[in-house]
Amino acid sequence: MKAILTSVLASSLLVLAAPASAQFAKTEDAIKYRQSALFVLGQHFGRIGAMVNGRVPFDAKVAAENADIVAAMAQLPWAGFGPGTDKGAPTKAEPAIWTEPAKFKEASDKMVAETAKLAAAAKTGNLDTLKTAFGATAGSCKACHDAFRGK
Ligand code: ASC
Repeated sequence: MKAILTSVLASSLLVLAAPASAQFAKTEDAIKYRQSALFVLGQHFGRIGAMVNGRVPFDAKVAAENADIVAAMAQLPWAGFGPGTDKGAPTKAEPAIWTEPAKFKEASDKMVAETAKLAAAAKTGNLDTLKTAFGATAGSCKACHDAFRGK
């Protein structure tokens, strides 16, 4: 009984840990997964952007909540860029992602690091601190898009 429980527990933990080393049934799923994570990230980043750019009033709590989601989402897309996922569904991903993996990893690591700083900046409740971190994060999005995303 104990062995069964242990094995059930172990498999549930594997399922819970899945996003970190996501395995996909189909290439199309990997592409959809990375696009979805980046889409959700963009929606929440945009909500912070609206405050930073003065389009909506600054609300520190809302900014912090959105920044935490951005930082969490930032972890996810990379598992969806595995070998052979350069095609199989409509994608703007450039071949350089797979031919220059070290550069792609550097660019994605940079974005992940900037989003962590963004989340920390948002928690200070200071709009100027948030603005600086937002700019740095947006720069890391753009650098990766310029190098690795097609039209
Ligand atoms: C955004 C968004 C991006 C980045 C990028 C930054 O708000 O959707 O992809 O910022 O445009 O330059």
